[in-house]
Amino acid sequence: MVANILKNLPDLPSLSFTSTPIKIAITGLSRSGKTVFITSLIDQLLYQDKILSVTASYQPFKTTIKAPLANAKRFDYYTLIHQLKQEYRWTKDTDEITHTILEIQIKSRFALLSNTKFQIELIDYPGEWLLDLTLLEMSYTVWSQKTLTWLRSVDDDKARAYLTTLNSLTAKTNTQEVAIKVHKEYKELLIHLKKNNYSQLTPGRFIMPSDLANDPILIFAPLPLNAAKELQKSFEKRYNKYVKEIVKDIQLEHFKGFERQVVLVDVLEALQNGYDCYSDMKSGLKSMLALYEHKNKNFLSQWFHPSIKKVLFCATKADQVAASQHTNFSALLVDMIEDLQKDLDISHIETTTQIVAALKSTMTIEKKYKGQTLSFIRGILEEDAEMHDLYPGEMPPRFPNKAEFDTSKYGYKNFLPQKKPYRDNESLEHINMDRVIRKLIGDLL
Ligand SMILES: Nc1nc2c(ncn2[C@@H]2O[C@H](COP(=O)(O)OP(=O)(O)OP(=O)(O)O)[C@@H](O)[C@H]2O)c(=O)[nH]1
Ligand SMILES: [Mg+2]
Repeated sequence: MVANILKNLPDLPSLSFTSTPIKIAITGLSRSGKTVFITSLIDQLLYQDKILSVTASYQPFKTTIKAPLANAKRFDYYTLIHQLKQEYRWTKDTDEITHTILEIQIKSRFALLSNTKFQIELIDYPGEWLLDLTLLEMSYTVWSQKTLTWLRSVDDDKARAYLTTLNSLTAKTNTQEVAIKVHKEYKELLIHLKKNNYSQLTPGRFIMPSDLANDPILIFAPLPLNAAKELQKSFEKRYNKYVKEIVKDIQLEHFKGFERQVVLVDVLEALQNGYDCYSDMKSGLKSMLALYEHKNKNFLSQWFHPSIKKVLFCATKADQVAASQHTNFSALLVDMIEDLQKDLDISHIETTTQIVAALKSTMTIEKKYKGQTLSFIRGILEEDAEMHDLYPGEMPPRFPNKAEFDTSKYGYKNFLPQKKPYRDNESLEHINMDRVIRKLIGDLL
């Protein structure tokens, strides 16, 4: 009898209770939407349980927020969700690493079986610091060479000015004053390039120093091989210290043992800021993903390899385009990821893609324009805090090549969260967060 009942049971989650949370890293370049995404993910899991269990045929489950592990700083869900749901404003740039643990209890439909539960741990991280992980594999000389080669290819006056400063350094230059001047100029250049939507900016702490503001460990910058020897030596010493003490001992420690990863990509930004930004964003993502390459047999990949099983690529801010464009939007994400996969040897990792809006801030409306019916989006624009109807244009299904890249065709705007009065226990308005849950932890539910 019992055997029969067990035979007819639906697939049960492979996990019963485990005290070790499954680590999920939410990564992505700066401003790609990580903090809003995590806040929404927690909110959906807390309040969408009934809807998800009906629409996705999960067994009913209940989510509880737990304290993070010892020494980890707590992801401040309650403050962040209050900002989004009650104050209708976005969260600020992240300047520290925070964790949250969610316990998900699956209620058994059968009295004979006890409930099962598992825990997931989500990690939020300042986007700027992510690329620092690539420094672990580079000596100061290699980093300097790579950075300067890249800067020479960037069409920007400040980048050219920095290269001129380096050329003016004489072999004897080595005063603390010069070191500070060169460091400051490089730091300001990174901040300037970030404002101009470039992604490959290292070291991350130059842009987002957090507790290291004014710390002498940061006084370095890339130098050409023929620069003053003493200056080189002192910069190299600080670079090595930074890589060991900040990147390896602090930043990398948080990523140890994660099993699943979400990579958030701001595809719309890549499309509207032109070919250079698009290829720069791809290089930034490539550096992040190179850690998993099969052929990459360094200590870093050994650190990640045994544990990483799934990577979910999400194109964020899907509400910035009309719903009618979502098919092309998804195709664009796939286009970008396939391009990355071609260059990277990461076929051993299960990868999936999804377009998503962690917080849906617009609605799509149909409007007549010169006799045609077009899909507009309606929302409160960030730039003037007024409601507008905008026509964001047609999205291409593939990224144009360099010659065809015409940024004037695309003008995606930032919107503020809608002034929606949320009921108690009502989760954030979103697009496809339920699909994200299915792809990320559906096998456990
Ligand atoms: N329309 C829309 N905008 C979003 C959404 N998610 C994020 N944004 C926008 O993107 C900005 C950055 O989002 P964050 O979540 O702070 O990005 P982040 O990746 O955590 O950024 P850093 O902490 O600086 O690395 C927000 O201030 C919003 O303007 C979304 O779902 N819809
Ligand atoms: Mg953030």
